[in-house]
Amino acid sequence: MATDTLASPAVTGSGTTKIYKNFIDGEWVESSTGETFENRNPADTRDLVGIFQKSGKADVDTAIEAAQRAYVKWRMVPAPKRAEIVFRAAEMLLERKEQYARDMTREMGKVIKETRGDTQEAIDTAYYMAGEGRRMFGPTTPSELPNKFAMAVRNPLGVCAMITPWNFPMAIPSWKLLPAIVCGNTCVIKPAQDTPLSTYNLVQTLSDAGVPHGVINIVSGFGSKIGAPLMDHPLVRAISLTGSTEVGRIVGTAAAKNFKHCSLELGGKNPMIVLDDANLDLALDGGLWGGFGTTGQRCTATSRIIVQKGVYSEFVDRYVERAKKLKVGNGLDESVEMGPAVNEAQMKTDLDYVEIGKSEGAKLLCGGNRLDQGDYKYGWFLEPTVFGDVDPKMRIAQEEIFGPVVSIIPCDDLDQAIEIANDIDYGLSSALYTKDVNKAFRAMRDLYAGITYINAPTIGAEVHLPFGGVKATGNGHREGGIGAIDFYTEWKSIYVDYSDTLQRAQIDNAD
Ligand code: UN1
Repeated sequence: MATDTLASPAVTGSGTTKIYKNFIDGEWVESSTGETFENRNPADTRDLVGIFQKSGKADVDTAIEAAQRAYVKWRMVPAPKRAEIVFRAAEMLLERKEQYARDMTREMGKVIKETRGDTQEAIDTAYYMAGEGRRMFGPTTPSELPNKFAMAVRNPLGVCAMITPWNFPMAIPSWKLLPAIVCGNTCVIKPAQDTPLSTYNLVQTLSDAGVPHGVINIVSGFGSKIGAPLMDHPLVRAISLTGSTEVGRIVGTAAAKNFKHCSLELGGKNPMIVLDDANLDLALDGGLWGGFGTTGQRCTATSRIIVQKGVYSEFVDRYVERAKKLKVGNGLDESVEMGPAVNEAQMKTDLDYVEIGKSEGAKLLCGGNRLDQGDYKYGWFLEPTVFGDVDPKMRIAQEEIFGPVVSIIPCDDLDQAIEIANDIDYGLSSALYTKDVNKAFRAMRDLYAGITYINAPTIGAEVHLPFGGVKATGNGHREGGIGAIDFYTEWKSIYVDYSDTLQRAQIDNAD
């Protein structure tokens, strides 16, 4: 297949493979290494989505320097004006939504309904953050001294580095880029190597909407080569990562050494509790959507279902019957319910966990195999997999798999269910199905996680509430809504003394 070097990812030549360059200082530029990598469709690996730059340290340095130059001007643009550009981008994303969703399904594999949802999540974030441009509230407060004024304002940080995952390839970059720029920062983003195109689409739109040169820069490539240069550069003041707990530990340590702000969104092993009094039809719908939506590849995926004994066997039978019937295939087909694993390595991890579950003595109730016949043979497809009678201490019930593998765990009552739910390293999302309002409120208080749903599965957070988790899921920051504004600004307290005398706080007003 012929290849073509392009000035911009928007340009296409028929019969050619598109080559996407880095985006630095408003220009599309080749990487200093001269190396590239392929982005292939996980549903059909014969389909080459594009070729991207395999960047090195020099590219990272150039991008950070461009971002620093842009920062000097961008921080002086009034926040409402910065936000208007983001509002324009939201309108443009709406127009481009279908195309971007199709691109995303091609590079990532999740079904088209979900990639429309992912794109919509970026649009929602853009509208919300556009509004923040006219808020960015801080306190004004009385001074303890007469004729003195006190307030705190939010200031930007400077250059922010972002490392984003492949499972929400437009939504998650939007959670980071949009609040960052509305707050007056500039950015260098490294998109996941499996799904860079969706980040390009987002940044192309922001650029078309008027984001100035250098405010957002993309450097594509592999974490092993460009992760450290990005984190360690002295001009980078904040690092935001969504990824694995393992990578989070490395990034958090690197950031701590140089006192950089650092936001980590890491793993999850999210429990959904189903009590005897639950609406079982609803719980089944929720458990299937939460467990197998996005092929189980969400940090918020419902990977543990804890079911009270009175409804256990009915729930398990009906859940397995429906899991077996889920239509697996190429996500561009509107009738498909579950796409492939994102890549071969993820598929192998999923299959390894099936073996681990079997060897631990869990009951494999359905699935567990790769699908590789007929149309499946060019992709990384798996059967929806359900284990029953899982002991909460088994590895399949403790470790994040990130695939279509659900563990069902029996329990006696709500107290035991909460104990099982909380007895885990992670704490992102959680859910309870019940009709008893007292039990619902106890769970809302006692489930130790960043998110709790009542009568809904563990997935589906909305962009204007804090998103993040406890324990090994993160380091205390939140994305979404006001949490993002908190992360991308730092406070400056300002005192204006208009008394024309020296007034000493804590001393002159002491008696
Ligand atoms: C993730 O899996 O990393 O709440 C993000 C949800 C989505 C975001 C998931 N809105 O499931």
